[in-house]
Amino acid sequence: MKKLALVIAATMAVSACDNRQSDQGAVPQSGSPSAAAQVSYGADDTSAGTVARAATEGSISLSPEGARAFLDDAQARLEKMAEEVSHAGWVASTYINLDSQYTEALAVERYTTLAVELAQEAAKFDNVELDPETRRMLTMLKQGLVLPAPKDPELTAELAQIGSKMQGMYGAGKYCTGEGDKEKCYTLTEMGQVMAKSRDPKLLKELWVGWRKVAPPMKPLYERQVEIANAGAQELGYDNLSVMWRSKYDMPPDAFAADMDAQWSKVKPLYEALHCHVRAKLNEHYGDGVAPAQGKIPAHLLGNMWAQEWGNIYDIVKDDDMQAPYDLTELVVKSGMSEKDMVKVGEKFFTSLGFKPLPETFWERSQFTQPRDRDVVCHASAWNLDGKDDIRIKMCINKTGEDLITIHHELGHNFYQRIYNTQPFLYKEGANDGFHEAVGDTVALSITPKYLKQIGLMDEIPGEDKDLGYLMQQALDKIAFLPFGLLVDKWRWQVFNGEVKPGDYNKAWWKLREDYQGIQAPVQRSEANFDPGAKYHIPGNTPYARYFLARIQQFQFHRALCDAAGETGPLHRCSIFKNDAAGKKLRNMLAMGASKPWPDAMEALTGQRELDAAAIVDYFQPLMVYLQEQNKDRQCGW
Ligand code: X8Z
Ligand code: ZN
Repeated sequence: MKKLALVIAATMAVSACDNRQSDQGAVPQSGSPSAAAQVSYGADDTSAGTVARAATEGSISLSPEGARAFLDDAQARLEKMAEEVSHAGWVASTYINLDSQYTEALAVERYTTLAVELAQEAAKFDNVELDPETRRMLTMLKQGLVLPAPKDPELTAELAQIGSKMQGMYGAGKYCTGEGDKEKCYTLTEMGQVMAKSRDPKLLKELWVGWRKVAPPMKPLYERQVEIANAGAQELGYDNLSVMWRSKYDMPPDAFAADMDAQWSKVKPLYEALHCHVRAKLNEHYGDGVAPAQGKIPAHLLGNMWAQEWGNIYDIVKDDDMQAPYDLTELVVKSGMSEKDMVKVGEKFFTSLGFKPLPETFWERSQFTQPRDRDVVCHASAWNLDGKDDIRIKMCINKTGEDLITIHHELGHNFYQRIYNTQPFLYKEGANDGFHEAVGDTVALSITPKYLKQIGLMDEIPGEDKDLGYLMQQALDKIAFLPFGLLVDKWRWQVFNGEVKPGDYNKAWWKLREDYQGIQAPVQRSEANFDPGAKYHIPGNTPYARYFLARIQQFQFHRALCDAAGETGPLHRCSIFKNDAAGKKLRNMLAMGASKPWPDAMEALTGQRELDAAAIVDYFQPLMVYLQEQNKDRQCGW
């Protein structure tokens, strides 16, 4: 999520990784915009430059000056309301209860009302000749909302309430087993830890099925959310919400979908090779009865609740002679550092690149660990609540290598938010949402053995003979993720455009999971299940294509920054820690926010104007050679 708090980010997402919609606060009791802020456009706007009805003293006209005045006013109003939504959203995420949800929904309702109204006003400038900058801002204003509502106050309120309710259901969700005194409940965080470590297929299956019980009650809410938001998108001139979501990438929406597919086709051979090898290793470990040697891999065996990243089963996948160069979890635990210390490690990386240290308020206001006394949304997110320096992360940190990486991911959002905080409101965003997701991951690619030695977590840098192990570990997270990153929004796009009806939600989900990932549910599924709802970003309404983009982009960024740092060795050994030249390049690009089309930002950092999967493919080339050799007598595919 992104923005003030992610909500604002997407023009109106408040936080990164959490698309709670902003609200609007500056609305007087009557519910109409304050006089000073009011803009209206008369019906007599037939001639160029026609002056609309005066809003207070000044009048706003359908002219270039009128557009700029309108934008100034719109941004001021949105920014103020976004701040209110952010605070309400923070409370709703860190104290899940009826009242926090009520307050948040009200804030979101107000923000959505304002944003929709302004988007419709912005459309009135469609036929006015404008400079590119003004046009860009108006377009962004029209595309800002992640979930637009139609201009009906009841529907706007209903949409906001559904959003808060589903987030709360997910955040408070638990799997309980046993009865009466014997009942024991597990949080998602606890289940995630077991899924990562346990090799007991029966237990893994139980948790896999158990967690998914959280979702069926969400299904009617989700259906209704889609219905209302689609109507909202249509009122804004889009065919449906799918088109609106895909319109935010400085290119036509269908071209964006086609580019995603094109990138996927470039990395697919790598995924297929990894899948083939992992399937064989799982078969060796569990045997035919649990993990068949052919076909799709049972989804509960991959070390992750959603089978989206597989790094936790490295011990099963590695060869005997392929020792990991290190176990990051072990290093974290051995060092004795606290959860907050882990965040300090992340901060230190960014400050070594010339970023300002995090403000004191970050340390006071962030949520680092899971509170014992209440339900919270544990899914990690990064927030900027005031559009300035009130940045925070919200996590339930465990002392694991995985969470150390996630901390870097979240801090990437925060440092991005902070460095573009002098941009106008509409530009306080990533160049596109993939950029926002890629920053922290890019930095985390520099968590190499050389770096870990520099910060005293490791004594010796392992020899090159350990590189394959390191690459395998990385691939189990980075490459395994790609089809999942692609399919989540493929599913949503089909749902939004009506290709997939509610009666087929789960079937369509599993078709994509099977086709793209080559995995299958460990037990029979039906439409009584709503498995997409068991993944945070569906009830949380966070677009997901961004993570696919980010996986591709972060390797482009890493390659460019390593070049800038003058590193000449293999990319997987490069770390930009403490490198001024790389830091400057990164900071300059991030400071642009969304002020320019994303290819400009990409060019500023990498010299390229397109997404280029060659960087990730090159990074893993030595592993690909190894996988091909391992797979040579195997029948791959599913
Ligand atoms: O949601 C996230 C971040 C917050 S933006 C923790 N990620 C995706 C996920 O967990 O599904 C990062 C990787 C993909
Ligand atoms: Zn993120």
